[in-house]
Amino acid sequence: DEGKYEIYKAVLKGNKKDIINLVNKELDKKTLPGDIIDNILIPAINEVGRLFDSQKYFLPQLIAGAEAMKLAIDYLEPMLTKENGSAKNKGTVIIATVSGDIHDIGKNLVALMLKNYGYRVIDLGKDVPTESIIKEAKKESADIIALSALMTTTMVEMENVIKKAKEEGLKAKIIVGGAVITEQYAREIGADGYAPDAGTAPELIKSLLE
Ligand code: B1M
Repeated sequence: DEGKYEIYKAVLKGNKKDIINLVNKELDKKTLPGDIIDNILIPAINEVGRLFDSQKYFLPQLIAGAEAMKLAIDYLEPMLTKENGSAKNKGTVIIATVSGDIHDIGKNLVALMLKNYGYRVIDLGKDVPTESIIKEAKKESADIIALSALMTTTMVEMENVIKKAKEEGLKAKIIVGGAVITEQYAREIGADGYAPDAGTAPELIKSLLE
């Protein structure tokens, strides 16, 4: 489909100028905002990552692709909230990208999804020091701490958060996710759960809070 491919290409080319226009055209065709994210924007940024990985793309192209994607997601975000309506508070979630890691597109999607499902979400942002995560979780009596990491060099920080939380006797369940994380890694570091994507995070939390 030509319109969808145009959006895909806009992320690949880091075309910030046209992407909102193209997204609007797709919305006019009644494509759901969530489907634009899941079926076009995420596959596109994954392709950017693949090109970067194989050194066909370099940092400027990686940044431009991410910026174009972010523009589109920020634009679609208010529409996503409407799709699911508002629900009552089901629990408090502290979410953060761990220390040393500035990737936040995936974490933001998870936060958005959880808000839509009626969780009270406190988003601490990216590159968040372990101490801040623990401090906020205590202060807000968090039920869940959700951690994101996108790099093999930063995922180890998740283990530190889990250790610290245990030391401090926090009651919060800790869940992890991000491109480099696997179910097995989550188990190894003693996390309470792992979600492969934003779509499955609400279910995971629901099962942990039951
Ligand atoms: Co960078 N980056 N990046 N990057 N980047 C990766 C992660 C990389 C895999 C690219 C590659 O080489 N193929 C690679 C890491 C290699 C590794 O460690 N294995 C990498 C690198 C090396 C770097 C730099 C070091 C590059 C440099 O400077 N030389 C640098 C790091 C800086 C730092 O953090 N200190 C860097 C910088 C950047 C940008 C700033 C340009 C940009 C980020 C912009 C931003 O986030 N605001 C960027 C991007 C865009 C990527 C790729 C291409 C795409 C990431 C993304 O947003 N994906 C990425 C390649 C890739 O992952 N394929 C790459 C889309 C997003 C929706 O998916 O985040 O996986 P994701 O989230 C999913 C799930 O994982 C899950 O749900 C989400 C939605 O379904 N999920 C969770 C995520 N968090 C969750 C938390 C949960 C549950 C589920 O809670 C429990």
